[in-house]
Amino acid sequence: MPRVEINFDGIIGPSHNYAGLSPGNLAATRNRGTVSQPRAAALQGIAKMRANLALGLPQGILLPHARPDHRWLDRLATRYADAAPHLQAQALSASAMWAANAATVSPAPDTADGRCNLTVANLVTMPHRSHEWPETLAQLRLAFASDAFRVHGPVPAPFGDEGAANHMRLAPAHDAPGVEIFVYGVSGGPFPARQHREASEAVARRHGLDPARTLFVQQSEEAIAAGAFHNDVVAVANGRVLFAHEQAFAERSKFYTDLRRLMPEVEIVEVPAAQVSLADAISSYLFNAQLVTLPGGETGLILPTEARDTPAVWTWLQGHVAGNGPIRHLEVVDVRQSMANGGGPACLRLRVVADPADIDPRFLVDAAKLDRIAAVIEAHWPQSVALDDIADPAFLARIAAARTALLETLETVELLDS
Ligand code: SUG
Repeated sequence: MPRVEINFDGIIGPSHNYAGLSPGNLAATRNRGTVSQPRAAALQGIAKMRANLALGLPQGILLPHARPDHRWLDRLATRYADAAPHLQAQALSASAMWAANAATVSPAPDTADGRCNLTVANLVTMPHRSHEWPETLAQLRLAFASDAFRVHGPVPAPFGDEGAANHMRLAPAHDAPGVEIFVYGVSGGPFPARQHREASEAVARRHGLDPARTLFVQQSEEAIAAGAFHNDVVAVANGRVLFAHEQAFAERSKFYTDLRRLMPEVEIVEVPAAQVSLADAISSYLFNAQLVTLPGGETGLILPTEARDTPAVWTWLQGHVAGNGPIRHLEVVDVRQSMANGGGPACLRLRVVADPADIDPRFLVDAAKLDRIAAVIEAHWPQSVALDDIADPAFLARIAAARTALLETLETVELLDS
């Protein structure tokens, strides 16, 4: 079978909660301390995957991590019961659900070794995410064990790497050589720039990318300061289409000139600030959409409901579709539970271009497997979690049992101790 793009969605874990752990992520900060609904959250994620399958798109999964992360706490010389509340919340976070931050992926046509190269993201900037990578790496090594892939460990600290959320690829077809674009931050006003240029350059070198077809582009300071803590909050690319907000990049004219030189057929769809403000773009997650090539060849955009509910955004989208723009189909999905932590449809997925036959089938799903996963979620995921619950031993036992039930159902029990 030819190589195709597969979206691997992170299944939303049973410890999903709102602890306000990410400064610069306005939704997560605003919702700190509100009661979360892990079961509804995970079922929303499953419904999004069902919608993708119904569009004819192949779908994969990544699995929730063991939480709390006792190994991380061991390295901090404490135990969960004794740890300070902020360390408890950091150890418990279900943040691995945002698979766009799992790794950076360079498809085989772009790499020197002719394999699909993946580098697990170190996520060092946020403490609660800095301990994700060992388990993510274990999953990537299992899912992508064949010779068609090369899976790399993390870039060393202190260079922050947040994976595919700060990486875009444009190519005439998924299986053709492309142009890879790494977006880094230098400063973000009051907020941290999470993706460092040094890390992006290291990933590009490891993946053996052709320097002549690789761009390093600075994210604008105003975008980070307005709440775009990752580039994928203000820009997304697929095929020949770059879809971005006018204020996404520090030097947009230079970037667009470079891109047009490398790929004359590129279609740049820029949304002007005069029509959609940065604030509306960020609160609606217009750009944190999945820009996909549908089986018939048309470009589709899988958007969160918040985009439909934001008048300026919906007006712009309707105008684009009614006109002659490259985006022809809009699909709206409800991922509100994840959105309340700053994670939209595109955050929840990692794109990999591969022949499905080269992937461990346990990480690929069809509708019947999604039904089995949904049944486990219905039976085991807590209905709600308040911040007070996170010290409760009964809650901890419940989320551990929930994850075990899922791994047993998916026959991935070797990950239980990863
Ligand atoms: O890293 N939120 C995540 C959201 C990640 C979104 N991913 C992409 N844009 N690709 C983050 O800020 C909040 C967790 C909390 O506060 O409980 C959180 O980690």
